[in-house]
Amino acid sequence: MTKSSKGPKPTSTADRQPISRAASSAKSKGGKAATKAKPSAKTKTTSKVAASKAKKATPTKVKKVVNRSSKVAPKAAPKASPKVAPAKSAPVKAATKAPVAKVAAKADEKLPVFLGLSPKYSSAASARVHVIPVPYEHTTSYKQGTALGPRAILEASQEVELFDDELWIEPFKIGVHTAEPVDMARVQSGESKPFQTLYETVKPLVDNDKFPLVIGGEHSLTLGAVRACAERYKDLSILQVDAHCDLRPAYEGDPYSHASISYRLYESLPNPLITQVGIRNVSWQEARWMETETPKVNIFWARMQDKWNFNEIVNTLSDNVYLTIDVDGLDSSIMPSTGTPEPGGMNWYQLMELIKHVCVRKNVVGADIVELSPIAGLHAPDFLVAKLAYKLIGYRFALELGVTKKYV
Ligand SMILES: [Mn+2]
Repeated sequence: MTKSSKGPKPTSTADRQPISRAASSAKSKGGKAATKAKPSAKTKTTSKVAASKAKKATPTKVKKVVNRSSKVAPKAAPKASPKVAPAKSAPVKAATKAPVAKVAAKADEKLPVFLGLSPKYSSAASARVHVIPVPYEHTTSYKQGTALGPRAILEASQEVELFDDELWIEPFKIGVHTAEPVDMARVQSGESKPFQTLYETVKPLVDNDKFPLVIGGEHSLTLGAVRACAERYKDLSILQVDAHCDLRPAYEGDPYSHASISYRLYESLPNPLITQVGIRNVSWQEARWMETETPKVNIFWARMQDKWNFNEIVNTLSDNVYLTIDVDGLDSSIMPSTGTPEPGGMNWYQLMELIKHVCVRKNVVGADIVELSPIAGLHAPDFLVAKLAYKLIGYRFALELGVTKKYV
């Protein structure tokens, strides 16, 4: 995304909504985080679409000011810049504000469209991929903030380069729709239809060969999406990237805790089969359960990562796979923005290889990326997840977009 994103971007720009475009150019120059950079300059410049955009990214905008007139005093427009050429106008320090605070302030504002795609590529009817924001957070046990994950991911996605330098295609052309966020009350113990709202959102997509990509939110929400996928695919297996086994029957008395998600998933599958990658945290109760029950759970320990064979990992799965990525599976050096970070995790390219292999050799029917908990002032992890989501889409639809298997 560095310079390349702003510079050339011939067709790309046209495929993105004007707003995001402005935003990206502004940022690129300022080098700031996505959201902040858009303040005054652009807002004014934009015209009709202004309404929508204004909401998404510009808390300081004139409009916003109206809402929270008190606090967000009209910060002076960086500069009385031109019209639709915000690209040049350096967004000054506007971008320097604390991301988190900003995110929180915008909690009631409409979320940006993933990648800032234009309607041509993001309409619900034609898009193969549906990105589903789920700001669910009710059982986080350590650092909180994962409810802010979806917004941070969508905002950072405005900066992701649309051309994939590995696949040599523009994956977004498969069509990527950004759904309305799914808000759910805390799932209570004994619930017969846990995460039902998410289930009802995912169900019709899976039944119509759309690809649901859920962005969380805490890990427990995976159950809602998997329930829907497992109804159509009876052999459904789970590929889980995570630092934690999450195989506790319950955690702190809560069966729907993020720390029990894998146990719940295992329970819910017609033919239980889970393969976990990146694990480096397991309790003795979980270890004992695995030793005594010998469940169909394959663990690829993080400490053995230098010896992993990705074909071997993928071979443990059934034909139809649901991919769940807890970002703490990545090493905490590149992914510090998560509730329960663990050292010794996966690096970026290992994760790319894993996703690539499973997407080429299996039918990945749905996926989620969870547990991003944005840190104020640190936008790299947010961008990592946004790019991860786009790479996942690229790998998943590479063959349909004309890429040959030889790239693997
Ligand atoms: Mn985890």
